[in-house]
Amino acid sequence: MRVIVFGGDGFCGWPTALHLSAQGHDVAIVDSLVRRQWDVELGTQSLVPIASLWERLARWKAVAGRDIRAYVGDVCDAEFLYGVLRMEHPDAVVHFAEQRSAPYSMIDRAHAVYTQVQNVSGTLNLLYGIKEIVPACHLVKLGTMGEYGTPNIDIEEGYIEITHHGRKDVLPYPKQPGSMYHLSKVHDSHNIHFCCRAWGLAATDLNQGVVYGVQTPETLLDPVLYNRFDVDGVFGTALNRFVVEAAVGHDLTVYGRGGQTRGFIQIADTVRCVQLALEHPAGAGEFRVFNQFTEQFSVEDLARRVSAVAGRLGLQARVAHVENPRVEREEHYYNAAHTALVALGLEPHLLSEGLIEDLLHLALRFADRILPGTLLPTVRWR
Ligand code: NAD
Ligand code: USQ
Repeated sequence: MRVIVFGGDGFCGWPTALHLSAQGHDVAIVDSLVRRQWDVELGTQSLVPIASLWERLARWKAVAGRDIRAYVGDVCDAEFLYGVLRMEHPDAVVHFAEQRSAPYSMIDRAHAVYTQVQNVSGTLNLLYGIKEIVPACHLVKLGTMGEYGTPNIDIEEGYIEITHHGRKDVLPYPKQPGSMYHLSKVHDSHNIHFCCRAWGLAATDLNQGVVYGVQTPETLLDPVLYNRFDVDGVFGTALNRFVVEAAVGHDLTVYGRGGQTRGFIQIADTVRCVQLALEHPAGAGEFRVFNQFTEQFSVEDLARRVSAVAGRLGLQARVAHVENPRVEREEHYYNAAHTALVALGLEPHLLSEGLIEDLLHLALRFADRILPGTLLPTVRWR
């Protein structure tokens, strides 16, 4: 299958591009490299040093004997995007290319506007490009579990059957996103759903939970292929941050009471989920929604697990409750369905002590790259 991975230089996109290539798909990457620029803006860096996109691709060719083509440009630049679609004529596209940090989107007005304008207009360009150039192309779009928020009822996969005043319908599941970033994903979902209904496009929205872990079998083949590892208070995410904090003797930063519960998934499962969605495409006019996570945890529970494994390695890792910079429920009901990808063949890799230990060793190896002052959260929701 000819696949374009938009955002293929990023944390999820790079290992996905390698995995799809290793599985025999003909892969091209599109990326503006803006994620590397945000590190410059924030004074942060990936804990694991990462090679340039061109070095990565040359090494993949040397190691795996397979070509991945790359185009550097912004999906918000319609002329560039249309040119790539005409050149590549993909059977499917995977769209990761968005500003994905909730804290970044909450820095101030400018960052909120930037996040929503970039994310929504990039996806709109892609939808129009597919309609006009490759109407049979399957769009696999990365959404987020955070679109649903934390309702006091079970969360379904995209849709819910509702009976109202004696009448019944299956409708999109209600959305209560918790940041300007998460809101941008809801806007995307509505736009994609409309284009499937109006134009007959085929799309899969992968509502992914928080991703943890760093490497996959392909990125581990050579240090030049290593994946990025975000640990700072803006782009770092819960479990990965706790591991790094434990490795360097920093208190584990549980925000508030720590009962915030989310769906989590290993990066090695992310790439398999995308493969499954691609190899079992949505039909024309269909807007499919899969909840892409394998287990749910509270942040307190995760911090305690990391602390316990770190303790066995002789590391001091105290679970601290720091003031919550966000506006979110800290104790709540959470039970989200996640059966669609398993039905397609996903065999989940669950969180293990061994994986936490591997991550701790990786963090220890690069601990001297942690920039002072970047671990604590700095962005407040109000
Ligand atoms: P990332 O920032 O590491 O990667 C995104 C990549 O897209 C970067 O390489 C960036 O340069 C590129 N990009 C961003 N905007 C672009 C644009 N307008 N044009 C071209 N390229 C652009 O993020 P990630 O963690 O890999 O996340 C990828 C996707 O998965 C995002 O859409 C995110 O919302 C979703 N997601 C991520 C997680 C997670 O825990 N990381 C969880 C759920 C969903
Ligand atoms: N949290 C802590 N301590 C930390 C970091 C986070 O307690 O040091 C808490 C947050 O308050 C929140 C939860 O952990 O309750 C998750 O936060 P996060 O930073 O790990 O993840 P989030 O901001 O939700 O965003 C990440 C990705 C985003 C993706 C989302 C999936 O950055 O792209 O969409 O996970 S989900 O959470 O399911 O919406």
